[in-house]
Amino acid sequence: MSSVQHAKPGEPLIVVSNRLPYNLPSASGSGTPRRNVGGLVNAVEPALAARGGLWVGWDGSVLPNLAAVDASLAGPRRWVSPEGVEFLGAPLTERELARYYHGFCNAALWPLFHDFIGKVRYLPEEYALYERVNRRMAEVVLAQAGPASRIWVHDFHLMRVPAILRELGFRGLINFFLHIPFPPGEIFRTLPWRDQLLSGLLAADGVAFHHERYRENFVRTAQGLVPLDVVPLGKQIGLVGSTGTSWASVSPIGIDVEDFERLAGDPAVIARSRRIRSAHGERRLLFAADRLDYTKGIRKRFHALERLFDLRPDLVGRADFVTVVVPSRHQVEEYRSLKRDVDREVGRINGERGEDGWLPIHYRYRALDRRELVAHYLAADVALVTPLRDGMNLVASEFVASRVDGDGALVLSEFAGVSDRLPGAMLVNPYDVDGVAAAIAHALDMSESERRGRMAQMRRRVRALTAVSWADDCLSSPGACAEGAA
Ligand code: ADQ
Repeated sequence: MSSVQHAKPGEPLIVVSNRLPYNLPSASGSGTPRRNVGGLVNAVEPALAARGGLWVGWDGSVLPNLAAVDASLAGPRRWVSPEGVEFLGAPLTERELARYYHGFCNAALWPLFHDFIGKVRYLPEEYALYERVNRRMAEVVLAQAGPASRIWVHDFHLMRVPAILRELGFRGLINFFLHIPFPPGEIFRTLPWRDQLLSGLLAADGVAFHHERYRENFVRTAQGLVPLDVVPLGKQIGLVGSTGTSWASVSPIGIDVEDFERLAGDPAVIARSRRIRSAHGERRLLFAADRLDYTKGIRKRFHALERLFDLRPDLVGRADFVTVVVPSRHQVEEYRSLKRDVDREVGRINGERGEDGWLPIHYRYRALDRRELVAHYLAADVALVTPLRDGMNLVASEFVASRVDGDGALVLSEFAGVSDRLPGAMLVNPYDVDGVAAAIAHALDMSESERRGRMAQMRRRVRALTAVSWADDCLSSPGACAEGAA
């Protein structure tokens, strides 16, 4: 792919992820960038804005064939955000979008890494396109890199990129961060291309995870499949193989706490949160926000709500559940079918349980902008974050960061990576519908002093870990280790 422009050689930090945080305007420059919703973009963008650097990724454009992709890469789309982050866009072909992104990424790796082995689909053609897109991204990055550059690769879409960068001759530092869980070895080993993905990751100097459990799974899996020595050093674990050492570390992600606190103190946002509250009258307010995904436990949560009204008839007509679901991956049949199920369940529960002037579930199927999201966080009595499995989960931390008033309760799944960071939350097993119902009831019944005590505990933890400190931690790791080892 010799046609890639060498516009900024020597850029010190280059981030690469499947998706840019914005769908960039067309090559002719018309239109404005449209922001994408998701955990990765919400955390990486403030970190990069603080450090400076270039972000390479798919810009949302889909072209008919490879010739069109090559032509587009001759003058790749660049854009600088108001926060000063520079973006460089790469396109996908229609086939790649279908088979690499919706196929291998979303229908094989996503369920596999979240332990939903029954949903996994392995197709060789989809893996071939995964390899091809990883190579393109590596080439686009390399064209921007100088010898002093550090390349920070993000997430399961691009696990081959570190190895391809090495193959193409890049000798600088490569960091990799996995935003989702790393599954137990016996699950990962079902993947026909397990060796390729492992060697992809082991080519990075640093491989970081949200949680100790994910790192443990990774280290054990690598040990079982590749000849290597495992060398713990400080907080890191060195995996020493024939081609070098890769340092595995744990760096839980943080959020842009300042921004959530600032919005939560903004008079217009506070006024909006009061309007939300008054729209629900005297009723207690339960709130959830998720991407539409079977890992997020949306349907199980509805069942817990039904159970709550069975166990506590006094809450019938006295509690409203507002659930805001962002459309996601609607090209994948699994997700379209989930959407139909969610719609049906909301209709059924409201039909069966509603009474004069009251419906238990207020369902919105759209993205909220951040001001609106914070207004809802502020208005809620209880936030329900009950994924069946989640690498970390940012919604829980965002809710806590927004509660500058020190009030509000959080019901949180023990299967979210963030669960052991939030000791003041009511931890639940999301599969235990009765247990979740009981936790919601407890959260609603809690005295103000207990609520405030728990929230204060959580706020201390959330404020101690920001998006910027997370990036500093990730990027200091392999270098620090190399020095320590020397
Ligand atoms: P996601 O699976 O996208 O992230 P999560 O961490 O919860 O999950 O982030 C979702 C983001 O979307 C949050 O920042 C939230 O504010 C936003 N969001 C959710 N519902 C919304 C709505 N209705 N309107 C607008 N915005 C909404 C992946 C992993 C996670 C990991 C992150 C970061 O799956 O486990 O925490 O990456 O590493």
